[in-house]
Amino acid sequence: MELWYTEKHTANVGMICKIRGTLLRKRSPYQEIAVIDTEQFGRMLLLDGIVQTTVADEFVYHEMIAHVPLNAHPNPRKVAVIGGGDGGTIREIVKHDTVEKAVLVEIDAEVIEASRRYLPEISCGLDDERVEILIADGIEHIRQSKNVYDVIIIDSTDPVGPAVGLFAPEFYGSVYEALKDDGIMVAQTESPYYEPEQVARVFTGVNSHFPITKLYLAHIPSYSSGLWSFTIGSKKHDPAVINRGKPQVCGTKYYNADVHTAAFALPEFVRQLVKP
Ligand code: AG3
Repeated sequence: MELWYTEKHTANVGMICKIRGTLLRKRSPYQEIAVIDTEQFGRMLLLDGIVQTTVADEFVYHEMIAHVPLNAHPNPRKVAVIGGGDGGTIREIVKHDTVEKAVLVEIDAEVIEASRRYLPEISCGLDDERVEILIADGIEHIRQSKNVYDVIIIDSTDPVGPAVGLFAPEFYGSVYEALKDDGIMVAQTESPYYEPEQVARVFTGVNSHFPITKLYLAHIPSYSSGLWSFTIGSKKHDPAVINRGKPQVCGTKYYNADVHTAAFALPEFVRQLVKP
């Protein structure tokens, strides 16, 4: 008997993956958490039935959400991740020697537990001594932080349920205040192909607070449409330019200096979405 997992990307299209089995399926106070083992992507973390990360292609997302802002900043020392309980973003952040402290603010402790247990290759960075884990509401944490962080990374789920507030323009105002005066923020902002209005709305929201706002793209096979966007807001440094004065991280599988620059080149239909 064959077992298949289906994720609907719209009402009319989706992705199906043949599975070897289900390792975890439970409800937390916030969402349904599942880890399934797929033939194509290996272990996959699902939250409310949506793919968050897979062992096979997680490197694209985690390298691109972390190294682009961290390499655009000349000296990132204190970094916050909002969401990101699987630990993949933290694993990439702690590869930067300049980083003295990385604070993970995850609302759902059970996501961290699931990742530690079933996705050790993704969660391994959580044990780095520079990492502080707060089980808390990221919106509150950011609201209470003023002039604290060099880089803030918003590694959220889709803009439904617990993550809605992380896509609101007011939140980006709090992020601006939480950053130091040359700080940089980045947020995962969905597929420009299936969610064009969402991409445009977030861009406008970030742009209403940050003097420099840019969008960049990466190809993530397990996410809807494969074409994924990240919105970056910067107070001072051009995020598309790598700061070559700082030591570069080696051993990446997707990110490199050429990809950093190229990721900001937008196909015309995407460029139209974020036109001033
Ligand atoms: N956070 C982004 C998940 C978005 C996935 N959306 C989707 N497949 N429709 C991922 C967490 C990884 N650290």
